[in-house]
Amino acid sequence: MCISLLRRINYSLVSYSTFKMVSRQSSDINKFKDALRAAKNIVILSGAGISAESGIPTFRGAGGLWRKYQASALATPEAFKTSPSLVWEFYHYRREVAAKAQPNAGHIAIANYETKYGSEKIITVITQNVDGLHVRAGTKNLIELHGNLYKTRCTKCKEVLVNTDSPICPALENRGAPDANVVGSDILIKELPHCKKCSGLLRPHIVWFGESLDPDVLKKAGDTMESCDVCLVVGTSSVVYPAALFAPQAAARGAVVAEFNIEPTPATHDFQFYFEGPCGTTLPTVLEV
Ligand code: BV8
Ligand code: ZN
Repeated sequence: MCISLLRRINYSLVSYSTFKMVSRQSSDINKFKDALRAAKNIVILSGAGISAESGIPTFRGAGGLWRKYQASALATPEAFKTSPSLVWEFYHYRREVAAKAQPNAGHIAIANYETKYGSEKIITVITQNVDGLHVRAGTKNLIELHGNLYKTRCTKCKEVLVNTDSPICPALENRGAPDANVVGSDILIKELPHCKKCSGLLRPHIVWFGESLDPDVLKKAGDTMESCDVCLVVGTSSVVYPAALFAPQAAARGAVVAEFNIEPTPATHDFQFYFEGPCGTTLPTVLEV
């Protein structure tokens, strides 16, 4: 593993908030558009930042807290084991927020670009997000690395189903308020969503911290990254693995990588291009069709 990737992994183990990136000028947009025009295989790798302008809090931004918890403290198998009700209230809240959100100009620019050029180029979106906004914007060729808020998995028989019920069960009606004064959850486990087939407790079909990604999804994403000649890295802090390795590895093998973010990240200096600004503005400019 090359030094810069090791440096990044080392960075990731240091808390994100203590990391201050040096600044970097935005790149020459016409030069990048030339590279995009010449590309045959393009990947857009997205993170929570692409949904920020749709009103969905990012993990590490100001909105990354729910009640007194960091989102990443609830997105773990341990949290679910300790209090499935609290974790279900958290995910119920996020299902409701995402359902009310609309895809923004960034999501739409990517979907329109795929519609216009998808017959002459391979265009793939690999998202870390679980909010479903890329699909709602019209993206077809999508890999959801970490699952989806609107899929459940039975903890007993492992059946995975799409579920868009709002609320997913009566006990969660009007629950999940992000109010920091609310402590714990008094919802009884028997009132949480259960499998219709085997009556096992359902969980969100989402990859939690400390859980491995689905091997088939990981392989498909890895193969896609291996074969792309241009990669756009959009709205991600590049601190969560293995997704954080994808773009630096592509850049290390000579792919053209462009980062779209409101501020530099630990990976910025690995990339040929950097476009600073909200991606709801920068993406349409670069992908204008
Ligand atoms: C695994 C679903 C095997 C949950 C998520 C190697 C080294 C160190 C640690 C590890 C390692 N390998 C594994 C680990 C452990 C861990 C990890 O990486 N920890 C980090 C914190 C150090 N990884 C795992 O556990 C993964 N599993 O590797 O299995 C294994 C297991 C254990 C130990 C070893 C190996 C599983 C990780 C998946 C976790 N699930 N999501 C849910 O959503 O509820 S991750 C979640 O956070 C997101 O999905 C995303 O992937 C990740 C990071 O979030 P971002 O999307 O980047 O969002 P963030 O808020 O951080 O940043 C937003 C960015 O947008 C910012 O840069 C901001 O500036 C920018 N922005 C904001 N607004 C805008 C904008 N940009 C443009 N426009 C705007 N308007
Ligand atoms: Zn079941």
